Formats: sequence, structure tokens, C-alpha cells
Amino acid sequence: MHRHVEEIFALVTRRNPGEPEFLQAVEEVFGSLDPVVERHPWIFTSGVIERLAEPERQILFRVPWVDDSGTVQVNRGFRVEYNSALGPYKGGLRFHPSVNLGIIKFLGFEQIFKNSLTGLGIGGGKGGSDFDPRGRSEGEVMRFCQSFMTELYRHIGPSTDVPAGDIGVGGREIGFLFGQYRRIVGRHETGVLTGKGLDWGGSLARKEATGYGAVFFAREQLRRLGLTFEGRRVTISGSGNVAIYAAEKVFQLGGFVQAVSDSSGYVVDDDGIDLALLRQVKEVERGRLASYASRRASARLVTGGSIWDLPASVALPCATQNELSGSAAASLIGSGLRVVAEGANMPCTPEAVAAFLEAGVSFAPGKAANAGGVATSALEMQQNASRSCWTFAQTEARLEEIMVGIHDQCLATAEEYGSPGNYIVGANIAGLLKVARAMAEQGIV
Ligand code: NDP
Ligand code: 2IT
Repeated sequence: MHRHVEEIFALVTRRNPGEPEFLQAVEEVFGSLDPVVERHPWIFTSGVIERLAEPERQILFRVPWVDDSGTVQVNRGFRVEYNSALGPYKGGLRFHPSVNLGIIKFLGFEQIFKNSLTGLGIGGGKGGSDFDPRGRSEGEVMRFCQSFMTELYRHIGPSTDVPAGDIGVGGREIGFLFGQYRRIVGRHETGVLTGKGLDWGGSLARKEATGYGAVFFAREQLRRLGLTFEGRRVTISGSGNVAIYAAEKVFQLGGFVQAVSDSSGYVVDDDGIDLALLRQVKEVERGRLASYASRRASARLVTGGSIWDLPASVALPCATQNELSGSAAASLIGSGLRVVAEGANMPCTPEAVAAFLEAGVSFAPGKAANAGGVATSALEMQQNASRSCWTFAQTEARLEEIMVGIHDQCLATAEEYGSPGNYIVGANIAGLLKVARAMAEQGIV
């Protein structure tokens, strides 16, 4: 790390105790900056790095609600409005018991560069709550969402800050959140949230976009190696929104998805994952993978160990941060792994990433590979602003074009800055330069 960047990182470390994920994300980006700051000294003089180390605004609030037994529950709500140099803050909401300020800051920080890479004029933000939707009734989830929005509404808007889904927040939650927003402000302002229902402002292909986009990206990585998905053995962790649609696209491209996971374990299916059954268990019943395994003779549930113990040619980690460790990476490399594309945000630990790079595995970081979700959110905002509605094919074609564009931009930038083939360097530098230019041109704000 350049000495000046190192000093700023030391300050970030002192200022943000107890936020290891945030520091991990910052260190990864700062670690790519040496060739940039040497070539663009104006980045220092305009204080871009110092300013990127600090979110523009961090909102914390109480979310009181009443559960089905009449007991008062209190959760914590967050919205980190990290950087708006390129457009309104844009990024998802995560409802998971592990959520804290450091997690939301890491996700908001990553979102700045990801959104920049899409080229679509969106700033970076993230939010959520430590609310655990698991085991909660529909009524409880609705009351929680309404209480959450009763505070959040004053901070968001189509030109201010536009939340969407993330872990634990899907179409159902976006519906409850939008309903409460509309009731409070008294306007049908579709552009305030993305991932909406298709009858009231949602975009076709938004639900599929993150998973499809990650697989389009992996297809480009394979293509660069002279390979395709045809007949290739693929492991996908998670079994939520990103994982399900990543699996669908892998099958469409002729690949073989052998396993998916959730927090209870993983299923290996000798006949390949049955998507219709997976969607029934996960999207309709909101159940566990044991239920998938019990209904399919070719499948077994594994509750010990890790899904990454399985030999695979392509790995798509689509569950959560730091789920793929250095030792998991070593075992995957030993079994002939060629490509990793992060569908989740920061799922590979720094040790795993180092092992992939060392072994010459093609590795794509989340801020590039999973940008299809937020990119399609921006397409949803475009449709809302023009009161139009694109077809599935039109939207998917735009998504594919954007993902191929990000892939090529990462490679070209990596090459230009002396690290050919390194998607991390390419994504960090290409993402940063656009934001940095905007921040410099707009003055010290
Ligand atoms: P979902 O809530 O739909 O699914 C999450 C999946 O990951 C579930 O299978 C869940 O298992 C598993 N999971 C979550 N947390 C843990 C944990 N701590 N340990 C083990 N398994 C876990 O979320 P998404 O699919 O939307 O998000 C997955 C990842 O993709 C996240 O990193 C998210 O930030 C990222 N992402 C999402 C985008 C989107 O558009 N939705 C866009 C870009 C990135 P269980 O149900 O058992 O908890
Ligand atoms: O991490 C992400 O990019 C998302 N959860 C999607 C954000 C969005 O605004 O669509």
C-alpha cells in the first residue's frame, strides 16, 4: 500500500473498532490503489481517499413492533448513505440477525464501486435490520416492515435514496415497505424502491438479474480460458434469490449444478438440482433444504462440513460474506477448479482470494460479478421515470450487455494498470476512477 493510503487506512482502523467486515472491504480496495495514485496525484489533492473512508451519512433508528403473542419487540434499523457523487444512493436492505453497523458499512462501501461499474448513474448505500424473519408469521413481517418504513421514509425518495432487497428482503418485504411508504407520503412514487411487484412498477428480470448476471460474468471468464459451461460441474452456495437464478442460468447454458446450500447444510443431487422443487421449497414454502432432500431420491442432505468440500469446476458463492475460507479454496483448487464468480458480497475470505490468485484460478469479485442486480434495479428506475415497461427479453438483453461490458472493462483496466487478468484490480480501479473524478469535479463536499 502507498504510504499515504496506508496512513488513511490506519485512521480508518482506529476510527471503526469492532467492524472487521468494513475494514476488510476497505483494505481490499485500498490495496489496489498504488498504480492509480501514482498516475493520478489529483486523487490525493482532492482528498478522495479520505472522503471515501467515511460515509456521507449514517442513520440508526429504533424499530418497535408487536409480535403475534402481543409482546413488544425492538429491533435496530440502519441506512448508510455512503456516496452520492454519481447519483442517488442505491443499494439493498438486509434483514438478518447478524446485521450491525459494520456489516452495513461494508456493504455500502462495496456498493459505491459496484454501482460505478454499471455506468448507470447510481450512488452507493445500504441498509437493513437485525430483525430475523425466520419463523415469523406474514403478519409479523408486515408489521415489522411498516414500523421500519415509518422511520426510513423521511430519508429516501426517487432522487435521494432508493433501497431494494438483499438477504431476508425479497418481493414480499418490498411490497409491505412500499405500501407503508405510499400511505405515509400520500403519493404513488414508484421510483423510491426497486424489486417491486410486476403489477405496480416492478421490472421484468429484476428477480433473476443478480444470479443471471453472475453467470453471464462467469461465462465470460470461461470464454477467456477457451471454455464453456457445457457439461461443467458447478457448485452454488446459498439457495435464496441469487443462488436460485444463478442455477437457472447455468442450466440454460448447459452446465450441471450439483449442489446448493442454506444455513442448515447442503444438498448434493446426483441428477442435478431440480429447480422447480428448489423454488417450491425455498420461494413458496420458505422451508429448509432437508425438505428438498426428503422429496428427491437422487439427493442427500449433508449437515457437517462445507459445500466447498465437493470437487467443482466452477464455484459460485451466493450465500453470505466470508463463507469460503482459505482451506476450502485449497481443496477446490486441488480438485481442478477453474473459475470463481462471487454472486454474494465478499463471500471469499482474503486467504481464499490469495489462494485462487496464486493458483491461477480465474476469480471475479462480487462488486463486478454480482452487479447485475443493482444494474437491473437502475433499469427499473428508468422504466419508472418514463412510465414504461420493458419486455423480459429486452431487459435481459440489457443486463447481459452490461455484464459483458463490466467484464471487459475490468480486464482492460487491469491490463492498463499492470495486473493483466486480475479482475480485483480491474474492478477496484475502474470503479474508483469514475467516482473519484466525480468527487473531484464537484468540490470538497
Ligand atoms: P436470500 O435471503 O434470498 O438468500 C440467502 C441465502 O444465503 C439463503 O440460502 C441463506 O440460508 C444463506 N445464508 C444467509 N446468511 C447465511 C449465513 N450467515 N450462513 C449460512 N447461510 C446463509 O438473499 P440473496 O440471495 O438476495 O443474497 C445472497 C447474497 O447475494 C448476499 O451476500 C447479498 O448481499 C448478495 N447480493 C444480493 C443481491 C440481490 O439482488 N438480492 C444483489 C447482489 C448481491 P438460510 O435461508 O438458511 O439463512
Ligand atoms: O448487493 C446488491 O447489489 C444488492 N443487494 C442489490 C441492490 C439494489 O439496489 O438492487
